[in-house]
Amino acid sequence: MKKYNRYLVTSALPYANGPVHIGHLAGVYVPADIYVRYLRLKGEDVVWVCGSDEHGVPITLKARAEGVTPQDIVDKYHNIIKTSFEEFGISFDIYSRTTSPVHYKTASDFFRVMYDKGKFIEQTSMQFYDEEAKVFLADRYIMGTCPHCQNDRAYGDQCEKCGSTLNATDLINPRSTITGSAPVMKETKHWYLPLDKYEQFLREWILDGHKEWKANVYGQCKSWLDLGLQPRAVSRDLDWGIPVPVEGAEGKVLYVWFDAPIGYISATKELTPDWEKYWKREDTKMVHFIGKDNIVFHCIVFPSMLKAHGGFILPDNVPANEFLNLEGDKISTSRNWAVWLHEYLEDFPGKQDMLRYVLCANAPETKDNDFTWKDFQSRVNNELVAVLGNFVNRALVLTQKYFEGQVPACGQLTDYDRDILGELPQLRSSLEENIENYRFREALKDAMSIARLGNKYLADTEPWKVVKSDPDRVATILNVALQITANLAIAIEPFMPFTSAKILKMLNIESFGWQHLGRTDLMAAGHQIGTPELLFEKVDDSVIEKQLQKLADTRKRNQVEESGGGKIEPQKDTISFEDFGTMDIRVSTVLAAEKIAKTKKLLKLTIDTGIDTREIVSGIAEYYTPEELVGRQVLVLVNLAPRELKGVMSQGMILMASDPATGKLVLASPVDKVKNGATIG
Ligand code: B3M
Ligand code: ZN
Repeated sequence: MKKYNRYLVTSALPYANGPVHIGHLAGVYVPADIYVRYLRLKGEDVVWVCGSDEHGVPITLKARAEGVTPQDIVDKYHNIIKTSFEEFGISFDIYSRTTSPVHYKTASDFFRVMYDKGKFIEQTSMQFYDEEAKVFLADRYIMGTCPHCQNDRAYGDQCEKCGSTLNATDLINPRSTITGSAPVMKETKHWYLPLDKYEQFLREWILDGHKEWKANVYGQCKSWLDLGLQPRAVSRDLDWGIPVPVEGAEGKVLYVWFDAPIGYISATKELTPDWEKYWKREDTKMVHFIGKDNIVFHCIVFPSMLKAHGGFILPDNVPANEFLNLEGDKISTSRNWAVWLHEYLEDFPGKQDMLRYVLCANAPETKDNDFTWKDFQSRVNNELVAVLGNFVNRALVLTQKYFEGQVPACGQLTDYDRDILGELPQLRSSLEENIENYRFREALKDAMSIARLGNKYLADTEPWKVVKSDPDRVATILNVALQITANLAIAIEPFMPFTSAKILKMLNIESFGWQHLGRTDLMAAGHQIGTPELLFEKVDDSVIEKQLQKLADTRKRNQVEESGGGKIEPQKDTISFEDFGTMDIRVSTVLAAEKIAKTKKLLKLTIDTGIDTREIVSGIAEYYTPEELVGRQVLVLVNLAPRELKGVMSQGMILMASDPATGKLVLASPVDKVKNGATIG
C-alpha cells in the first residue's frame, strides 16, 4: 500500500450548455462530495476542483439556434450550474470554468510543451464542410439516409433506427443539420496524439497495476486496450475554443476533450499558488470522479497526455459510476427527461438532504439504476422520517422532558448498554472502509445503522416506562441515547451535511471531527442542549402525484414530437407582469402587400395600426400571396425598434404562429372583427 500525504480530487466538468440534473448529482457530485467531506473531517490535506466545461460544438450550435453568442450560453449556464451545486452543499474548493484566462494559458502551454517535444503527428484529411455556415461538420451534425435501413434521419456516426455504426461518408444524400445544405469534402490539417504509442504503458499501469479499480472501469479500459488504440485528433476546425498555439493553425482550436481535463490543473492553479504539490508529487493521491461515458478520456487519453507532457502524477483511482435513469427512461437533456436541480429546489425548498440521501442510497455504483418518485417517497418516509428523524427527535425530546434539556449523568452501564455502545467503533471502521473503497451506498447504510441502533436501544430500554419506577436508570439511558445522537451527527455529515448541522445545533455543539466518531463521552453531563425540531417531514402522495404528472406531460410532448408532430419549444424563462406590459400589440388591417424584389420570403405590407399607417417587412411570402393578405386583420407588435430590411424601414412585427409539425407560419388574427388600434393584453 502506497502512503499518501495529500489528496487531489477532481470531478467531471459539466458542459455549460444546460442545467444540472439528478443524474449528474448521483453519478458524480454526491459521491465526490461524500468522499471529500470525509477526508476533511479526518483532517486530511485535500483539494477538490471542478468547473464548467465551456467549449465544444454543442455550445456553438445552441448559441446559433438561440441567436446569441457562445459566450452568452456559457455565462448563463455556468451561473445556473454553480448556484445549483452551492445550494446542494456540493463543497468544491473551487468551481472554475474553462473560459478563464488561467485555463487558456495552461492549456496552450500544455499543448506547446507536447508539441515541442514532438509528441503529436500532423495529418491532413478530407472532411465534410458546410459552405453556408462555413464550418467543418462533426459527425453528429451530418444527417442523411441510412444505407442499411433507409431511415432518412441517420447521423454521421450512427443510425438510431437500425443501430448500425456509420461513417459520415456512408450516408446517402448527406445534409448539414446546421443549414440543411449538402456538405462538400474539404481538406484540413490536424494534430493527433498517437495513442497507439502509449498502449504498453497503459497496459502495465492499468491492467497490471490497478486491478483494484471498479469492475466497470477496469473492464472498459481492458476492452479499449484489447481493441488496439488509434491516433486521436486533438484539434478541431471551429471558431470557439482555445486557439492551437502554433504557426499555421488559423481557425483551429484545441479539441474540447484535450482542453477540458487540463481544466483540473488550471482550477488548482487558480485555487492555490501551491498547486504543484498536488499535481507533481508522488505522495499525492489523485482521484477522478466521473460518469461511465467519460472513462476512456480519464483512463486512456488524459493519462497519456500527462505522461507525454511529463512531470505530472497519474490518478490513483477513477471511480466512475454507471447511469441513473428516471422512471424507466434514460435521462435526456434534449427530451427534457430529467429532474432538474433548480426545479427540485423550487418544489422542495430546504430539502436538499432528502435528495442527496435518495441519490446516494440508490446510486448507480455497479449498474444503471432507476430513480422513481415512489422510491423517493418511501425512502424519505420509511428511512429518513421513521428511522433517522424519529430517533433524534425522541432522544432530544425526552431529554427536554425529563431533564430540562441538560445531558443527564451516566450511571452504571448494563451489559446491554455496553453492547450497543460497542457497536459504534465497528460501524466506524466499516464506514471508513466503504468510503475509502468508493462504496458509498454501503457507507450510507453504516451511517444509518447508527440511527437504527439508537431506535432499537430506546425501544428496548423504554425510558418512558422506566421513568416512573427508576428515574436514575432513565438518566443513563438518555445519556447513552445522546452519545449515539452525537455519533450520528458525525457519521452522516458527508452524506447529509445540512441535517448534520441541524443536529449539532440542537445538541448545542460547535463541531466534531472524525476522530470523535465511535466515542461515548461526547456529550458531557450537565451540558445544555438546544430546542428539538423535526429533521424531516413525510412526503404526501399529492406531492408525488404532482411530480409524476409533470413527467407525464413531458412524455406526452415527446411522443407528439417524435411521431412527427415537430418540436414543441419548452417554456421560456418567467417574465414579470411589467415585462409583458412593455409590449404594445395592436389589432391592425393590411392595406396593401407586395413582394420585395430578389427575395423569396419577404413581403412589404402597408398596415393601418389604428395609430398610423406604416410599412412592415414580413417573411411570409412562402405562405401567403399578397392578394390573400389585403383586407385581413392581423396582430402587430407596434413598438418594436424599427429596422431596415432590403431598403425598407420596417416598423413593427406581424405576429404569427409557427406550426411545430410543418414549420409553416400562420397569421395570428382576432377571432371577431374589432377596431384597428385595439390593444392586446
Ligand atoms: N464535459 C463531459 C460530460 O459532462 C464533460 C466532462 C469533462 S471532464 C474533463 O459528460
Ligand atoms: Zn439504419
